[in-house]
Order: sequence, then C-alpha cells, then structure tokens
Amino acid sequence: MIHQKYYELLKEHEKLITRKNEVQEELYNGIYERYRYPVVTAGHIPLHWRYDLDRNTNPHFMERLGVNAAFNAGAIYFKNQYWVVVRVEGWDRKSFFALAYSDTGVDNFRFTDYPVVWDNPYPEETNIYDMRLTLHEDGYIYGVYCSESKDPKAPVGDTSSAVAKAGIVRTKDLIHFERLKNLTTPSPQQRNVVLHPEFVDGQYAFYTRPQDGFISTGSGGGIAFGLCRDILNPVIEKETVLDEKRYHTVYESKNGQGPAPIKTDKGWIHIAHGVRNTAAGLRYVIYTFATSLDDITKVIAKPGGYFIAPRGDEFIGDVSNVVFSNGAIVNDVKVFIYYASSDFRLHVATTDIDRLVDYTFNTPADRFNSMDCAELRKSLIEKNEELMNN
Ligand code: M1P
Repeated sequence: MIHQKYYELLKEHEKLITRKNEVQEELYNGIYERYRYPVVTAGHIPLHWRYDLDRNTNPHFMERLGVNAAFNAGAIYFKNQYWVVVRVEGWDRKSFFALAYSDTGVDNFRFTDYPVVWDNPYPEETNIYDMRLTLHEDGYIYGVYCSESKDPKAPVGDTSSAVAKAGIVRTKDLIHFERLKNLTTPSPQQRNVVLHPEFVDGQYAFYTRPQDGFISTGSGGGIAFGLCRDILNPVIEKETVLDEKRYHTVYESKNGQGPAPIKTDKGWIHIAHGVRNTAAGLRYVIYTFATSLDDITKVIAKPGGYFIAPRGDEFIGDVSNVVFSNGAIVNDVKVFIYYASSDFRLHVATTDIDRLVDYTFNTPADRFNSMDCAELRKSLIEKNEELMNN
C-alpha cells in the first residue's frame, strides 16, 4: 500500500516542476536573459526515484535513495521539445544520466521514466558525468562524457587519485544508447571532450582538453582539437591546442569546451569554461570565442573576460563559485544556454544568434594588462561623452 505522505509530497513536486519561469529583468545586460528559477534541481527528480513508496517497507517514508544535485546537462532539440541529459548525483556521490524534456526550454522540465542505462563494457568505470550531445551529420546523436576510474597506479593508501577518459555513446531515439569504446588520445587524461557536428577532412573531429593530472591540466595547454578516422575504434593521434590558457585571464588555470560549437554565417561560436585560482579556491566562469568556417582550428574572435559568471544564489553549492555549461540548443534563431551553478542545479540563459554573434565578434578582446584595459575603457568613455555632449 502506498504511504499517504507520498500524495502530499506529490502535490508539492508537481507545483515545483510546473512553476512558470520568468526573466530576471533586473539583471539586464543586452547579451542574454537570466531566469528567476533554476530549470532543473534535485527536487525535480521524481519522488518514486528517491522514496520507497511502500508503507510496509518504509513506514517513516524515508528518502532511501536520495539525490544530492542535478546539474551539468547536455542538451538537444528533439521532436519539437527541449531535452537535457542531466548529471544527477546521488547521496552516494555517484553521478548518472537522466533525461528531462520541456516544451518551452525555460521551465516545466519533466524526467522520463527511468535513468539512462546501457551495457557497460568498462567494469573499472566508477563515475560518469558531463555529457555533451552532438547531432552528427552521420545521423547519430552522440554523447561524449567523462568516464572516471580509480588510478590503477595509485600507491596503496591513496584512495583519491583518479583517471578521466572520454566515454562515448550514441543513439537515434534518446531511448536506446549504444556504448562505444573510450576515445584514445596522446594525453593520459581527458575531460570536456566534445564531438564536432560535421566531418572534417572526412573524419570525426573532437575538441579535447589534454591534461596530465585528474584536476590540474599541467602541461595540457588548453582546448585542443583532433581527428579520428573510425568512431567504432576512436583514436586521435595528434592533438593541437586551439584556445590556450593564459596568465591573468579568466582561463588562467584551465579551460574546456562547453557544448558542441554553434554554426553561424560568421563562424563557429564556442561556449567554454575558464578556471582561475583564488584564495577561496577555483572560480569557474563561461566565455565564448569563434573559430573560422574554413579552418575550425583558427580562433577568429574572442571577447575579453567572461560571458556568464555566478550571480546571487548561484555562488553557493557543493563546489561554490562555479558556472559550467555543457549544453546549448538553437531553435531557429533562439539560443538556449544551459549552465549549472556551483555543481548543484541547472539554469538557462536565453539569447539569439544575432546577439551571440554580435557579442562574440564585437566585444573588445582582452588587452592582457591593466593599463591597456584602462585605456580601452577611457576611449569608450570619451566616445560616449562626445555623444552625450551633442
Ligand atoms: O567542479 C567544477 C567542475 O570541475 C570539472 O571541470 P574541469 O575538468 O574543467 O575542472 C568537472 O568535474 C565538472 O563536472 C565540474 O562542474
């Protein structure tokens, strides 16, 4: 028999997932809109994924399989709906993927019947997260995610060292997922690997992020690019860094490609994250850059500084001072950027192709030192003064 408490909580749950979202007008910046409420939280996870509803086996109606957070989501527009593949983290610290869909893209996200599962050929794989979805021109939807295992070379007593690899799945219906082999690259570790939507020189093209260690990228210089002949035996022989980390920028310590890049008339627009260190720990922000349609390894525009940084409640979570995006949807000219805050909940920012292109191509580039930045601002003030005085 179902516990009475379930029906009480179900009403509240339905209220939460059908709550209408609204633009936060007070945060106007002309570039994108931010929304009052996160689009997916741990509270959006269906109650029967968390509680044993049976009054006999769960008389106190305890949350038996609690969910800690629902964040970093890949995204795709599929069959006229906005879909996100959410990183759901249980109280046990293990992440898994679950799909949620919405008619609006900014609210009313509802999870499908079950978490996403597939046959796993990698028994050592312990944690999975941060899937990027790419509709590739070969007709499949690919999901590339971080497949994390304990470092087999860790000395006895080291129960933290881990190895990150790029796991690959593909699907045509968002129901059946086929697990392909992990991507092999020259780098010992990989995270934030993303498949480019088009073939390049007849090959599959990946954005990678070479890294020596699990957390620190070490000699890995930034967002890289590599080609792979066979997706069923995915090997990248050469990685070339296309967007470097750099001293005293918002991507000083490391960076990573976000969703698959967005194709526009002027170039591919990339949404990426940049990381720098502070006395309070790492700070993650989102930035954009553009690459050439003729040579996708060539950066042709890059605004200085960040595109999205945490605001208000977004600062607080399991890993504070973080915004991270691995999903975006373009529907006609509208752009939906799904970003998570502080490894805890998922938000959306909306813009359109025109504004995204304008922002990426016309926002001044970083001048890399304070005096040149002050001069740049002074010239803006002078230009505006002329207008204001006439
Ligand atoms: O905790 C912040 C982010 O840290 C990692 O990103 P990166 O590999 O760039 O350091 C990821 O674990 C990501 O999931 C997480 O949000």
